[in-house]
Amino acid sequence: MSLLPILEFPDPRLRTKALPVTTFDAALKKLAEDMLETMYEAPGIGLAASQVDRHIQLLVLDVSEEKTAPMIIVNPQILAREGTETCQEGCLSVPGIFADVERAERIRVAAQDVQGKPIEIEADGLMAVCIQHEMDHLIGKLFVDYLSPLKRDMVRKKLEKQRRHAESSAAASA
Ligand code: K1U
Ligand code: ZN
Repeated sequence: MSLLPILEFPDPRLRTKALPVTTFDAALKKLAEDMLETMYEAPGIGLAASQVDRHIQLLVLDVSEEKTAPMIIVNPQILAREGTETCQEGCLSVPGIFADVERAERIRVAAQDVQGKPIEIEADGLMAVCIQHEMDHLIGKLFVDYLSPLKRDMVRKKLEKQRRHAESSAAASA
């Protein structure tokens, strides 16, 4: 298995719309396994293929406490939404930034597993939030898009500053 580099906001590749998966082969299984390893290592509770510069409708998640419930979801479509809830979200593509986002409280999703078998998922709580966040990635949308343009610009500047700091610390210790 391999760790994959994660694209960071404001990288324009994060805005690419993912295409449906049509081939369910060993390469798809390997990508999903590499994404799970990358997500666990980050650490995170979800990861969309768009975040690792693969623009196909594939996402992985594990919202269990013990990290023992990996899920691979292909070609997800929301069939039904119920209620609303506001939850603080983070994103591995927007490191160190957290913000409240309002989403549906419960969702029913039609998708396929990594072998192409149709599946249906009923989700609430953190799993519902995470699936909606990852599905947004597949349409090129980030959680910071729910913020005002002013706040989004502050996030962009904060990340640029963090990156400059990281680069100068790396240069100083080289
Ligand atoms: O899509 C991503 O970048 C992953 C993201 C998923 C997510 C988090 C919170 C709400 C909605 C969606 C993350 O995993 S950010 C990291 C994180 O939330 C976390 C990290 C370690 C332990 C627990 C949570
Ligand atoms: Zn994210």
